[in-house]
Amino acid sequence: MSKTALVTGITGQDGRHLAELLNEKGYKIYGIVRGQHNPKRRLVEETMPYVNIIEADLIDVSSLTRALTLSDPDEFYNLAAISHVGYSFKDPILTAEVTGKGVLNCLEAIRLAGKEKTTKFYQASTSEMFGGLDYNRPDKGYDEKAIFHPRSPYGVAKLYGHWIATNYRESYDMHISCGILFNHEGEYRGLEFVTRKISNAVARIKLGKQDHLELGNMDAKRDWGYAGDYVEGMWRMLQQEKPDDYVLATGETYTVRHFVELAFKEIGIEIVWEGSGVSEVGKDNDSGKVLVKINPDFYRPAEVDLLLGDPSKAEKVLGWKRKVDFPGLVKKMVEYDLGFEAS
Ligand code: NAP
Ligand code: G4F
Repeated sequence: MSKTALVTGITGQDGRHLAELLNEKGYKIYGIVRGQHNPKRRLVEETMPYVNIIEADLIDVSSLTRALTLSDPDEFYNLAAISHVGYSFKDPILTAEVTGKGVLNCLEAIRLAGKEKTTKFYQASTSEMFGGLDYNRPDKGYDEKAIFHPRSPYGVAKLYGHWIATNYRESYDMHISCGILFNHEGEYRGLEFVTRKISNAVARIKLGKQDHLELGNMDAKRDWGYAGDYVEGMWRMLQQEKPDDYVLATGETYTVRHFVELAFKEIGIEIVWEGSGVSEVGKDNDSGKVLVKINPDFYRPAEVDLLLGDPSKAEKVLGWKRKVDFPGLVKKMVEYDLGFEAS
């Protein structure tokens, strides 16, 4: 018999990849869409017609309880969050409500609907919980036992979500797994995140629709994978007999600057850097035209300088491994945006 899944965050990047995966696997899928006039509802209707939409909000436990009663899911994937780190500094209280307390609302809704023994729960935890301070950085990368030291309201809220999920697993014997996922990107990535901002700008510059690209800290390093690979890991976590926490990462880390260089290379431009700090610019080596500038508005009050993950446990226990490498990811995103911007 086919399984049923309830997915929060269905309108986001991971929600779309996960819905595609679960649909291929024959699941009946319910997706939560919030608000009375959410333009992304149409995106779900058009791109994922197999998803049954339920109106609910992570900050409203009664709506979540109703969603659980309506869908009666075998698996509940909580992907919803205010997920932009920079934005979380601007709206820290709502971030705490949605990204942090929203997890508790999901878990209480499962208990209120009487489904704590029948519904498996996935919590979207994050590498942002580690923070990246020097003393807390194993050479091989962060694993499931590394120390947490979040550096943003988002990271702090996610840490609450992680620990309340752990607490419910230990207190009520619920099947709850937390995926501690490092950055994962792709064609469905929001334009506010740095990789998609770059791939989209490169495509627009190529098509003559944009003059240059403005960025903040280009020296930050991230462990970047492809989102399509990562949702497979989420699903595998909920197929285990016992719940547990797993890091999903590539085990490689690159600077934002390197992402910029590879992305421009995809359209035949070699970027050369001149100057330093806020005066640094990236020029087209052939024409000398300035294509990249620094805008301090994109700096954050506190930065995570380096993220590098160790996915050994997921590889061993789940048999999970990323398929798309870093150059492959950049290529995929620029190619997608060239088509997206041309149409
Ligand atoms: P995303 O594209 O920003 O999607 C976030 C989703 O949350 C959207 O569907 C959004 O709905 C929904 N949402 C926001 N507030 C809500 C509320 N009050 N009630 C119900 N839904 C709400 O994020 P993503 O990249 O897919 O990431 C999925 C999850 O994984 C997030 O929890 C994120 O924090 C976490 N994560 C992501 C990464 C990564 O690199 N992508 C890494 C680690 C962890 P609207 O469309 O209506 O705004
Ligand atoms: O793309 P970002 O905004 O992603 P960030 O902050 O790493 O967070 C993402 O990954 C987390 C997992 O580690 C998720 F939990 C979270 O939900 C989200 O998906 O920024 C990446 C880096 C940062 O160091 C930022 O300061 O890029 C730097 N950056 C430089 N210029 C910029 C920009 N980031 C953005 N968004 N926009 C810029 O113009």
